[in-house]
Amino acid sequence: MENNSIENKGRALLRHSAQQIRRSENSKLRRISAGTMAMAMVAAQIVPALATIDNNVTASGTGPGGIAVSGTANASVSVIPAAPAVSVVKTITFATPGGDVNGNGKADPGDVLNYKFTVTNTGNVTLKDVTVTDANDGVGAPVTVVVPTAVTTDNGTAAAGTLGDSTNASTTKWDKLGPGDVITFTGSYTVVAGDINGAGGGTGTGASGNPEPDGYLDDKVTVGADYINGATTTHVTATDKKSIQLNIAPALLVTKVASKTSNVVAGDVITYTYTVKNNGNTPITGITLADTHNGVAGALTPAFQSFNAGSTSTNTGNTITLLQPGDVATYTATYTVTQTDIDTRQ
Ligand SMILES: [Ca+2]
Ligand SMILES: [Ca+2]
Ligand SMILES: [Ca+2]
Repeated sequence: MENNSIENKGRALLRHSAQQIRRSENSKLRRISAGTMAMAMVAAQIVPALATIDNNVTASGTGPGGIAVSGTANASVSVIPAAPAVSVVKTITFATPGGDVNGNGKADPGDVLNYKFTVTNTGNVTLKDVTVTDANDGVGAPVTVVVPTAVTTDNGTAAAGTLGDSTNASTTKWDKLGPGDVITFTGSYTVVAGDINGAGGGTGTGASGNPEPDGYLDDKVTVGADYINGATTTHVTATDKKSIQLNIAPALLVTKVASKTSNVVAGDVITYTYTVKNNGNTPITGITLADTHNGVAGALTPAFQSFNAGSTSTNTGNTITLLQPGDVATYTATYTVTQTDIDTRQ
């Protein structure tokens, strides 16, 4: 009996504890649920507030016996959704005067190219920290982008923007650009011999994304800017590519002089002297000389002798492995006149 009584008391105690736990959990759930609903209500109030202009009006007065009376009303106006956007247009011109040194309309060493990067805020919100970077596939000094000191077009129409909303105090970026407003960054590049010699690029793809070398000095500009709304920053970018043709003009000028030009007889030895000049504006590689004549077939083999003084050109045997622009290579060959030549060349 005593044991049963203890068991019954134990069971009753367990039931009581379980009920207390359930009550406690239900209470917690009710509190959590209420808190979640409160948060949802706050969120529901905040979200539209980010995209609206809210006006609250209150009318207040005094009724009979000094009773204060008032009424309120709200008018909520939604604003257009933010659409940050930017564009850039690049132009390349020869510097004036004298940027196109030889006036051929193509890029030669020493020519100076002027770049213009016209940046427009094409969105409907003010942009911050407008930066322009430029990359070309030239091997000369990189383009330095110059930040403008004044806005190019500050439109002031009610629909498109406000006068004076584009401002800047930096030399590395443009601080603030209003919707519809335009600013113009600039830069320049001086063409070097390496651009011609490399035919406007190395291997793979250059700044333009074109296969290289392609005979063009390709250039790509990138503009970046931020739209900042509270703690949220949206970065927008745009690019433009332009190219200018390089003046790549390889040319060889060959001369040949015979030591004796008339009344030769059998046994005379004629010495031929050849010159090969790089008459173009690019290095030329792998030059070989072949001379044919109507005397004894294969009897003439031009042999390399020398380059001009100061040359940096190179050869391997009778092959010119590299002939620099303006350089001259000299060859000679000898031919002994035969009786057959006299008999048949009348
Ligand atoms: Ca030129
Ligand atoms: Ca403006
Ligand atoms: Ca190129």
